[in-house]
Amino acid sequence: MKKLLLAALSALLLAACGGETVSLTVDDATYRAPLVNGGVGVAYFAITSTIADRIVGVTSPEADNVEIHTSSESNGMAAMQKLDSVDLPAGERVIFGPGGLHLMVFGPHTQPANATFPIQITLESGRVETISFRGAAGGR
Ligand SMILES: [Cu+2]
Repeated sequence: MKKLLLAALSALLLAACGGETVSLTVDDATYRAPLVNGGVGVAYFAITSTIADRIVGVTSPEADNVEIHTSSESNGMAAMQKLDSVDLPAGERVIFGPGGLHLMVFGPHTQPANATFPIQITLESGRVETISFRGAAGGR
């Protein structure tokens, strides 16, 4: 399928079959760089697909590895679990944010302050989108 580089944070593209209009909207895309060299970055965003789809891969040209994680708490201890995919129900805004789903960025290359951080997501439908995450000061 066709690759699309996103300049803006939302995209409109035509489905391969039937000329049906399918859109994917991404907002609040924020990247928090690690506080120390060798640390791990984290990326948050919200995504809405007009058709049922699923995120099946994440990668970045600016990092060694990116993983989808979910956070949970048991006995007062926060824990993270790696996920292979995340369902995107049709028309539902799926939020990656503190305390829940998030993208973990391992081995990020040094980024200038306030630079955008690109992460490419691959969807089960074959759509591939590069999201420009807004750089934010390292958080805890
Ligand atoms: Cu994590």
